[in-house]
Amino acid sequence: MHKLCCILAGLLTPVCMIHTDNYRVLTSCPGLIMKRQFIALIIRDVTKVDCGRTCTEDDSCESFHYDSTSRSCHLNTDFDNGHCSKMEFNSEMIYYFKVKVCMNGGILQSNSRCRCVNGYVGSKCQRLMRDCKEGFAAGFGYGHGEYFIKPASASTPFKVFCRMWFGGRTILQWRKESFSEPFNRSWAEYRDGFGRLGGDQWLGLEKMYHICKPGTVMLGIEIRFENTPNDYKQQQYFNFSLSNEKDGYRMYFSYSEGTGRNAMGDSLTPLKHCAFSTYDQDNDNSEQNCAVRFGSGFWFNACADCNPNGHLDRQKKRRRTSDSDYFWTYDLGDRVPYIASMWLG
Ligand SMILES: [Ca+2]
Repeated sequence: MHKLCCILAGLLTPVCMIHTDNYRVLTSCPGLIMKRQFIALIIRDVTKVDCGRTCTEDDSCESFHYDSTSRSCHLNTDFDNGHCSKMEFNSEMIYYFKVKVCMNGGILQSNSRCRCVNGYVGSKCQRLMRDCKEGFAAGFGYGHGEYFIKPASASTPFKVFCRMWFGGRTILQWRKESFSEPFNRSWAEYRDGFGRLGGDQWLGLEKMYHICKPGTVMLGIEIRFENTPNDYKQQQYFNFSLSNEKDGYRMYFSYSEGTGRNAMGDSLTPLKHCAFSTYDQDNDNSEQNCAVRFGSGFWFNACADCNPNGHLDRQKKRRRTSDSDYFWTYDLGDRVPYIASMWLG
């Protein structure tokens, strides 16, 4: 039996035996209960054990009061852990607050909330974040780095590189170490991902498919001509999603938007609804093999006005010389970038 159950021996022991949550009496605020505005539900004629069990089973219940004379139970939406500031006098009822058990290495803070670590989220750190955006929103101060995530539809967690700024970004593609990673790859490699997390990489279409499944994900693309902070171009594609592998990971999105005066231009709209192609799997709408012609894997129609997975060679004069170079016709013309990336946010 958990040691906290001993503190409440005879009162809530059966709850402790059934659930992982426990309750404590707040000795620093004697004779006080939560103010009226925090009471969500009043249940009459129940036992203390049933009152505690009901609070345990309801994730929004933070504490409860019990009056053993009238057998009434108040379930509260908030709790007070010792300041007594949210409380008022009541001589009939006794106040109990939930002692949360933080899971997966989470740390119970003095405000009785869990501070999660290692990419876990939720009131008890009970699950992994679904993408980097959710980890950023959880507000634990997660920094840039590798994290395990688990999108709702994915059967197992997988590792991604998160850029924890601007709302949290799950890196899909990174081209920053010249020559280090060839991007003319097979279907299996584009499906499963290649490269090194945090370096030149392609996350993989299957992982992307799961991350994008909610339909509310934004695909961002950015290039730099020089490695300086303000010299960048950026474009965003909203409500981005993919169909499954059997359907060729067709690309869908609702609309495109550039980032103010740094707008990159839209070269993807002509490829909307197109399937992904690689040199060994021709799903394009051309008589030729676009992936072979472009020397990359991408969503091709007949073929495309861009080639973000094309050859990126910084030693050249940075002007496009062939279809297999990195290019983005609208609106970079034939300028070849220095660094490029794509992410899901
Ligand atoms: Ca073809």
